[in-house]
Amino acid sequence: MKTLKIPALKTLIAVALFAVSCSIDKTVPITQNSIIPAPVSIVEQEGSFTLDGNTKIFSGANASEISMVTEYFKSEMYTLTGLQLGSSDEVGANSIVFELNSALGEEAYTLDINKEKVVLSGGSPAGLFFGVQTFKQLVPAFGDQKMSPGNQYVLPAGKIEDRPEYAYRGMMLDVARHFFPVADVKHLIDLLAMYKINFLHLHLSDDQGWRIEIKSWPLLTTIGGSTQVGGGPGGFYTQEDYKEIVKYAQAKFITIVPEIDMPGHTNSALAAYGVLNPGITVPEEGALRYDRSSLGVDGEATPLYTGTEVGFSTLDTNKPVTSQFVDDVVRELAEMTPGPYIHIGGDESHVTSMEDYIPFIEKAQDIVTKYGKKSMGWDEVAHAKLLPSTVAQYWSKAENAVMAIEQGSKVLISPAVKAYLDMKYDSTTQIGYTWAALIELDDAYNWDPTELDPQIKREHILGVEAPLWAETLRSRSDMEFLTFPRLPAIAEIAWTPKELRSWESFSLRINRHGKMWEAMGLNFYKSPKVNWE
Ligand code: TNX
Repeated sequence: MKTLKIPALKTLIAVALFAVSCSIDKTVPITQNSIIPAPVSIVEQEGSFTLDGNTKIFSGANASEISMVTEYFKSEMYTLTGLQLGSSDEVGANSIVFELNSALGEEAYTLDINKEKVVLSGGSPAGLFFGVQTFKQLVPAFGDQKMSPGNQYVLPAGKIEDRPEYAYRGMMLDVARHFFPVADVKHLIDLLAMYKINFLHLHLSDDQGWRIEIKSWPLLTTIGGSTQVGGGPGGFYTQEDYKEIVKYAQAKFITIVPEIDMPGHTNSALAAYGVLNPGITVPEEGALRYDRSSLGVDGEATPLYTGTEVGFSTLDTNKPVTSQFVDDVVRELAEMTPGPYIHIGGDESHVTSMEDYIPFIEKAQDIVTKYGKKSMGWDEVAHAKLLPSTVAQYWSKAENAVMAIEQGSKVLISPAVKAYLDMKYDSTTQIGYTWAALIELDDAYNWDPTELDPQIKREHILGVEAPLWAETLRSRSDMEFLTFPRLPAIAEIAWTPKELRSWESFSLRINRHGKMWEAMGLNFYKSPKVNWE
């Protein structure tokens, strides 16, 4: 055995002492926290609050209305700290008070931490839920599970006042190109909740797969859902599965936005029901795209498609049976979707003529209205006459977004060059695409929805959404890798007012989240733009 030299021993002692002093007091002032998205206002106060086994939850008059949040809080605290917090029917020393305050905006909250107690006030249960996310990130165990062996967690005193800049803070997951089982979607929902994301848009159909059971058109899933990009079994959600996702998301204050992409991106439906097909063959990979001279046979089912071309399929927009199809699909979707939106797609319908495209979109929009929902569509839908309640999702062309605004619609901001999570981080990234841009973490962070086009102003913008297309994703781990750490960057753009955001601060704060993700076993991209400890 080697003997330690004196200098080495000294270093060892120094390191040990440092480690001890860290575990005694690692409380950083609340103003130097790592909260993402950054809150609107933080004021430091004297002292600290100690969370321990005796801390009690008090929820007074609103107890039953907010029990969903207090129960969630308890279970999150247990996972994070091992503490099993009880409830109390009076406020004592060492209490965490949950209360509703109607003077606050619906999604707003305040968090007041002082020596005796913590008071979390929310404008609604959703506001309280977002406050819980902030609280969690202030607990020293966040990102540092082994830090407090005595099960005492010292939180810095201070007052946070917070509310979102945008009402819609979203992510989209493409489950059509590669199917993701219910468990993966739930896992994603857990992660989104941490960053105060409140909408999850599911891209449920595309050329390669139809992923949602429609009882009146059963072959959509049995045939249309039977494969995916690269072949393989594909898959689909039964209506029960879908309702389970919706319910799971609701418990985390996330609204599901289901998308059926139409009239293009529909090969999986055409493969199931030839009657919907005006007659267009699937092109060879790399063949000349959008060539109507290669039309297949009217009314005949197309072969299933497992490639990655886009823009070659369309529903036959002129047949009454197609209207019936859209009506049935939207009706069944609306029945199991409590949220306000049904997304009708409308992108890249390159083989649908404009004469066919425009009335089709208008019709689909009317059907969505008939079933009590509002439409969303990719920015191309602005060529049609939009209802003011329809939301246009800006992904490609600012001029389309402006056309929608001129019709009185709101826009959802998802520019491919900034917000697409399926773009590679740099040229060495193993999965993802490059067609829009390479998007490093700082690129994903350093932009603002109001600075994309002079005609797209704050009042026109409903919110921000980060889409994750899945042509190149084969697993949950791939999904995680492209989503983290860029999703938190987009979440901060959507939540935190522009003047309070800075890359310098974000790049420091994200480090602690990286530690948390490591502890959770998440596969995230260690961007060289961040000094990960
Ligand atoms: C464009 S974005 C598409 C998708 C692809 C994506 C790949 C949009 C509305 N359409 O069909 O999956 O690019 O990045």
